[in-house]
Amino acid sequence: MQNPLDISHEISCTLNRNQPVVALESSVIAQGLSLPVNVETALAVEQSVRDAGAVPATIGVIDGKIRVGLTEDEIKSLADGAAAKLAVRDIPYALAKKLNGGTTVSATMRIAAMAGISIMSTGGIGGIHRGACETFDMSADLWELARTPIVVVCSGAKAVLDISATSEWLETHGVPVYGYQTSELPAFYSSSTGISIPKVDDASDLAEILKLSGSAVGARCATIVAVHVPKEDEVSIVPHIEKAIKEASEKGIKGKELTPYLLARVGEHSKGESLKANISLLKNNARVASEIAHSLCEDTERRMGFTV
Ligand code: PSU
Ligand code: MN
Repeated sequence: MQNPLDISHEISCTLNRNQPVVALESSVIAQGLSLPVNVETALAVEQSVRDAGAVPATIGVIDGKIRVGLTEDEIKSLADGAAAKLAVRDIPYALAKKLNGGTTVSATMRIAAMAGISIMSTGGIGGIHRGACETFDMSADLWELARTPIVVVCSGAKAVLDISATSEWLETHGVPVYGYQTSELPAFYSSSTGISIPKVDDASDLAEILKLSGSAVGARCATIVAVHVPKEDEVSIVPHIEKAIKEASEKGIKGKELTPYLLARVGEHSKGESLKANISLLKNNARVASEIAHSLCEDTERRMGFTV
């Protein structure tokens, strides 16, 4: 069978030389942010990875092809609001119908692992939505985190979610969550949730733990590394989140539309404050992921991912 992944030349060469590559999601371009901020942010996040000495691999589906390492034009082609939102289950349909689509965390993890990339960076993972006892709205990101061995750097679960339930789900399914220079799970736009997590001091500390998770317990799931938003950009927007959730429920918005709707409404209600925090944490997480990617490359014994 033909390799389903179209990996850029730069990324293949970098992987072959065991040099650091950081995978990046593209649903944040296609659904999470809007023009022109989505394109500017995607390029700035790639630059953060390069500034930290790693190669960015933004992943997406273009004309029915899975691309690992989107070009600037391809990033732009996902940015006009027309591209599909692709979780893992949506990819075969998008390929068959030759669609353009932004990959969520779940799809990005799966594709990155297939390409042999050990780490990805995002803003926030999906999780258990508030009221999930009745709606059953739980992100497909969670199940992917429980079965795909890759490091996911994020600022926790998005604040619009039920963070405590999300954290419980991850514990139940054995997905480790470490705090990068923090012992508290961050809440996306802010650093405090009151939920304690084990703290790692730096990238090499984490690399050592990852090596042991393979050798000592044979872990086959993802590892979450939670990084809080830079202090100067932290915002507290609880009332805006509650208002957005109420609006979504009144309008009957659900399924894959819910997360983008909530993020957009929180942005409008907070008059851009949440957007500033979102952009800042995306860039910062990409920088931290690059540092970790360096440490993982130094540790040649530990190689994550699986091959096709
Ligand atoms: N973080 C952001 N903006 C986003 C997302 C995360 O700052 O748009 C996306 C991610 O791609 C994540 C997805 O995987 O939202 C989760 O959507 P859902 O809750 O429908 O699974
Ligand atoms: Mn959902």
